[in-house]
Amino acid sequence: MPNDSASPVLSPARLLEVAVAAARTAGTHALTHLARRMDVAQGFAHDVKLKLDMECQAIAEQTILAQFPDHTLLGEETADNGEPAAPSSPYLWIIDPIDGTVNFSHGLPFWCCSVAVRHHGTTLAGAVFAPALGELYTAAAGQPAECNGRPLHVSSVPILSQALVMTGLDQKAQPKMERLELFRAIAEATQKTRVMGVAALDMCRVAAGQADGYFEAAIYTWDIAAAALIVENAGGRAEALGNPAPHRLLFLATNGHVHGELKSLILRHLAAERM
Ligand code: LIP
Repeated sequence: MPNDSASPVLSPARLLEVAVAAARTAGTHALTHLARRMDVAQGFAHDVKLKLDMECQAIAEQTILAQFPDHTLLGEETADNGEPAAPSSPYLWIIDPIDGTVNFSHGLPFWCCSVAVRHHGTTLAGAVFAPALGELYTAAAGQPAECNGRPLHVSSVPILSQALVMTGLDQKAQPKMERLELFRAIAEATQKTRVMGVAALDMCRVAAGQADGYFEAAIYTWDIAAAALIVENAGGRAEALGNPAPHRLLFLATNGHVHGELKSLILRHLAAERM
């Protein structure tokens, strides 16, 4: 068990300050080095790991550890995808240095750096910085969600047939066909369904009232950790519907109004798949 009896509980505002600094320094590094966006560390059929992914993660980690040297870190580039290790500190920082890596590598502006911090499993602060869009989304426990300092509110769209839902089609999720069937079911039930390729920003769009829901069947913890708090503090709902593999989640975030309808559609579909 982590021993925090001696350390005081840090304020969410202080933690947010450091989350913002980490997301900003890492994101700014990626933007500054955009010319190296195609320097590949490891290539896959439908995904890529960039050298800049590693560099940005190291920068975010250094920013956090400079303030809190004994806190635990979980980052996309260093997680082993095995069972999550028991944290050595009650504070766990969760980092996605470049979410939307494939977008970034093609020169699309839809990518971001996401940093969240949890204390004994409760998210206290989160920052999502999209440098190429000039957008910084933030939330801390007990404080409103904001974009560039302006308060965010989810939409009032009441029913799924009027909703715009963001989703992702991760090619690594198996079996692929079932993902496409679920995509078809969501697309038929909504006004529009969009695949932007950057989960953290998809969820920030829900927080901003520009989208009404977000769902993905196998998303990583680091993609959603900060944005889930941002959605909740903007008045929406964020919920893990399952945990199919270590660090992977079936994840739903909505404006709250369409939550039940979208959740039942997804669960119905998944139940039918298993029959
Ligand atoms: C990606 C996401 C994308 C999702 C993929 C992937 P990465 O993150 O944000 O929207 O569909 O599953 O996880 O790999 O670019 O950080």
